[in-house]
Amino acid sequence: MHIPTTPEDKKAIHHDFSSEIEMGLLAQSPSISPKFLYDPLGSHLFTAITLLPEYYPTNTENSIFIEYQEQIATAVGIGGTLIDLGAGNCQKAESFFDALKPSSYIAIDFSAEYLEDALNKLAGKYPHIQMQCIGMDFSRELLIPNSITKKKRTFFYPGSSIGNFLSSEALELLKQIKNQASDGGLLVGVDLMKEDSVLMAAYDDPLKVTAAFNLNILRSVNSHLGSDFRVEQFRHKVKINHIENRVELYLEALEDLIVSWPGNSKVFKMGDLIHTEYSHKYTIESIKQMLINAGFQKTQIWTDPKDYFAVIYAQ
Ligand code: AVJ
Repeated sequence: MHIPTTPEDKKAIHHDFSSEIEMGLLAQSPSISPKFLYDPLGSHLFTAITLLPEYYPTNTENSIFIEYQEQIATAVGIGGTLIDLGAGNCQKAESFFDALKPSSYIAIDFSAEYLEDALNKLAGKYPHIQMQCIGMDFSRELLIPNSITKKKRTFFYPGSSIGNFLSSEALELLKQIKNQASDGGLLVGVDLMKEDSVLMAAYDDPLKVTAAFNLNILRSVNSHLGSDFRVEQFRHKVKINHIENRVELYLEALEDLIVSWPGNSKVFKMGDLIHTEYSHKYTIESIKQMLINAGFQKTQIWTDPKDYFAVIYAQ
């Protein structure tokens, strides 16, 4: 039960992305949208990151989900439609199937290829749950098809993926979720601000898995844009911005170089940076306020003993 993409759709998407990437590269401060991190290899590398002991968000969120599974299930209610935003390998949603007993599961991800494989495996395991996958870039606009019932929709947005967005963008997405959740709600995982050493270890890990994940965006860009980025000419760089409360990922040019693609090119000097990702860190108060600003009236919050991470159900 997949929403088919025609060759025309694919071409349109492809074209759209190359102009978006080109604009980012040619800007005063060059950047590449983090969504291009999640090509098939990038999605696997991200899964590898979540297995690193230094990458606390996944472990901590899991421990909260396990510890408070019953309370969370009581808050959310059973038998509705679970809408997974950025489903990836669908593992987190699957761990809720027993407790939430959804009648249908809608998996949404930018990386539709990776998602389809994951969902096909899952559909075999849970034949009583209706499943559908949608390849969608909801960083632009979240539009749940009308064919999906409006009753008891639970949006599931774990992993602090919301941290990728600037607060204005995050607020916009939360408003769209609130509008489309009707009588349902949002179960969201949010990373909390903490000491630099913990953040640095998580985003610049000694096995260099995060470095590989970040550098792989250049190959992803090469395939979208037809550019000739060479991975070995860049290195992974992490900064912590205490004013904006976020971890910032960059690629730094290791030498003077020129990157070309059909119709244009860009010169990089040694030390020049390409911004690739923000990972915003919230406080309980700041995320609560944002949810209220988005129109949610009620929040229930669960955290771990170190207050590293928060799981919130908002209605
Ligand atoms: C998927 C956006 C939540 O910000 O922690 C992990 C992505 N980047 N390591 C994060 C990421 C580098 C991750 N999110």
